[in-house]
Amino acid sequence: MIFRLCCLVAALLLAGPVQADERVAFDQWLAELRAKALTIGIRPEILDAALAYVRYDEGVVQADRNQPEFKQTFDDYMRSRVSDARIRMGQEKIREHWDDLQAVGAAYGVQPRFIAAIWGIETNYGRYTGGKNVVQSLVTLAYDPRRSEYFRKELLEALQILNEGHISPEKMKGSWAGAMGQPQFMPSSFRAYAEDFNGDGRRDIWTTPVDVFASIAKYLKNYGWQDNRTWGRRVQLPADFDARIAAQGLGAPMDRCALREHLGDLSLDQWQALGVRRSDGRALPKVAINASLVRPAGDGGPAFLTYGNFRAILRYNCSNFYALAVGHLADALKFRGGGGYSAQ
Ligand SMILES: [Ca+2]
Repeated sequence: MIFRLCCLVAALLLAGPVQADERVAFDQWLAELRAKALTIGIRPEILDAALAYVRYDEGVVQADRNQPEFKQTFDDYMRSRVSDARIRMGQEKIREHWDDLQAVGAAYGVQPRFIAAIWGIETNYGRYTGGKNVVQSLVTLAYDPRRSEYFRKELLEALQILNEGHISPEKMKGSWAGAMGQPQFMPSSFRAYAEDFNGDGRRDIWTTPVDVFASIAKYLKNYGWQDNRTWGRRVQLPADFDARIAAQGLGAPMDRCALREHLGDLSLDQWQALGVRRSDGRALPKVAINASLVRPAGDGGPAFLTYGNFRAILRYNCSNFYALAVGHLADALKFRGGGGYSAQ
């Protein structure tokens, strides 16, 4: 008992000064950040409003540290992301917003079903945008040493967005990592791609659907979207496919994130010659485009030929699972009555 009391007293003595030092260090850091923000033209009243009540948010750091190692299987991922409920809701949302989606689609050259699919996968059509104060999350991640340089840049971009008056600090909500609003843009993506399509002077990706649609479309278009093409398709491979691929010496098309898991960058004619067919066994389309092959569940699992638009989706989130979910949801939204993802 005496030992435990001693420990308790020692812990109390230690905790006080350490926490106080931490607070001083954080306050100094914040003061320095504020000085930097002033030098790039952010108005003092914006900084007063945005930074007055920010604190170091331990929950954000925990979330950053504890990103799941466990990876869902491809089938589980697709079933959860491209569920019947999400398809039904997407069809309703497309009906509800058809005029806006069509106007944006025509202006940017992106089919409305792909805009809706990204909207649906990112935030369930704007329903789950994350309730975190973006400035507080970014302040925390910029102060935390793990990726401080990246998040400090994003924080300064976020302050610029506030300075331009697109949103007020208390309404600037997003994920714990600072991804904002219905399309989940990081502040740097907002600055580059967010659009004010309804012309009210604010690029509002939080509450104005047509601005959300235009922002997603501009992002995809910037990365080479072509609206006379789709994302790719599921294919059948011949039994001796891997031997044929080895003989060709085909490797990954690019050394960039998810493309490292793709094979080849060949024309559809060349894939046809390698024995690849549509999933129903018919010949591949006679279209002069290149495609790379991805098998997200590994050898023996489902195979997909993916086109240039797939790479634009990967720019949004560099994960083959993600891009395949967007592609399948877009297909389901096009072919009304099409069900959710099926492993068959
Ligand atoms: Ca607007």
